Amino acid sequence: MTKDLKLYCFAQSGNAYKVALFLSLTGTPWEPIFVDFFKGETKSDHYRKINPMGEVPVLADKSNLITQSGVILQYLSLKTGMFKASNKDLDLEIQRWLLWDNYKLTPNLATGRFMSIFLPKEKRNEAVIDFLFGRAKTAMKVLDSHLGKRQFVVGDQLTIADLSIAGYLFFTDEFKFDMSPYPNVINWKKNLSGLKNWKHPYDLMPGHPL
Ligand SMILES: N[C@@H](CCC(=O)N[C@@H](CS)C(=O)NCC(=O)O)C(=O)O
Repeated sequence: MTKDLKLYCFAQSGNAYKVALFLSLTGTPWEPIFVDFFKGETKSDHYRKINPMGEVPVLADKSNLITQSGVILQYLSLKTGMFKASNKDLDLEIQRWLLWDNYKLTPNLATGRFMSIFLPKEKRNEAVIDFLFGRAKTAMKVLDSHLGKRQFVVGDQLTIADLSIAGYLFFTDEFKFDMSPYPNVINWKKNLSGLKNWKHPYDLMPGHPL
């Protein structure tokens, strides 16, 4: 049976994982559509018709195509009523953390990871990698301090802010990002991974070589 919700994604994409995790945790029926990022599919003419920004994830809700993980998460939380804020102030707080994640955490972790494990060795630039991980470490300190006083990023229950911020943190073992200075983040991650229907990105989305 085909499902109304389809997610353009690939296993190594933390941005797509943010959305796939929402769908899994909420038990929402969905189908992955594999995008071959490593063969350049996001740059192809056919994919630019799906997303002119040339990025994964894209959520297709029937013929409606939604892009940007933060927007997709908000769309899904409105559609399902799950993992959303319980009042307007908390909604603004969610927006605040989504914007923070999309500028301070995810781009630095994701690009640092890409440069350090996916780029061919001869193209890697150690100074740039150090710069990106340096910025990610500063962001991680902010997150760790925030989570020292609370169980979830916003309010007292799981919201899409947690899912967005967690996107790349389940890959940290593979790119050797030392998590030990962030014990509150480790604890929060452990709680997330204990949730019913939690799955690792490689078990949720297609395309991982292993
Ligand atoms: N801000 C975007 C970032 C999306 C993004 O960077 N996606 C990567 C994969 S994780 C991508 O598709 N990159 C394609 C490219 O740069 O050519 C979001 O949150 O959806």
